[in-house]
Amino acid sequence: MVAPPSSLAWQGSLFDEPTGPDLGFDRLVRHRLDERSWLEEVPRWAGQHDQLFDRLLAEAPWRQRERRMYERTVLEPRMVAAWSGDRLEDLPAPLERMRKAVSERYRVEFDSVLVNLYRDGRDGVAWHGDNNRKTLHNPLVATVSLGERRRFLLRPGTAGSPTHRFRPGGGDLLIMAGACQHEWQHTVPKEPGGAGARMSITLRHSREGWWAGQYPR
Ligand SMILES: O=C(O)CCC(=O)C(=O)O
Repeated sequence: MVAPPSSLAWQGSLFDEPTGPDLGFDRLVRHRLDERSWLEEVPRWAGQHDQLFDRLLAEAPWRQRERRMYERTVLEPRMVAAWSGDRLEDLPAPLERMRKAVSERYRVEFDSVLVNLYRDGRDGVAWHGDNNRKTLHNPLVATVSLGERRRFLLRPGTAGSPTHRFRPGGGDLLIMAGACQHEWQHTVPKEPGGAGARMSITLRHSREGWWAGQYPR
């Protein structure tokens, strides 16, 4: 385990305060990407997101992962903390409530939780589709954003410019759905001009959803 900096700067906003019941779906908006893929957004889904940011920063089991790039080993430009399998028992209570809420709504058990920490604008994640696309048909990926708003971009296929742009933060929930992981890619680009710290709480499932074998509406 590696400790991240004990405090990180990010600029919150009065408008980020939650206005409705915590973890509800009344404000859900669906963004259609194409006939097979879509993204659902619930603005200000998680309340007390700033306290949660501080708590996770202090207490989560942060790791600095490495990856092979050609002949070199490089550090991933972000830190991560993950809970799955037996370790789910140790999931902090606010994350467990999120896991239950999305599992109930989407009728599939979200059984792994990975939090990304983007310390500043030098951290990001490159264009990719999530690995669970290799083992699951149309996996859902839920993401709750805390801290600084950063760009979250989507593009069809594996090349070209983004066609859909979001800037989640303030406890917003995004759910990538349908064929999104198979046929689209997403990224949180680095921001060389500088950016405050951001966390994304990502929730995934490892078993097929009830919609396996068909495209849900
Ligand atoms: O931070 C985000 O919003 C995206 C994270 C992501 O793409 C991933 O964990 O695979």
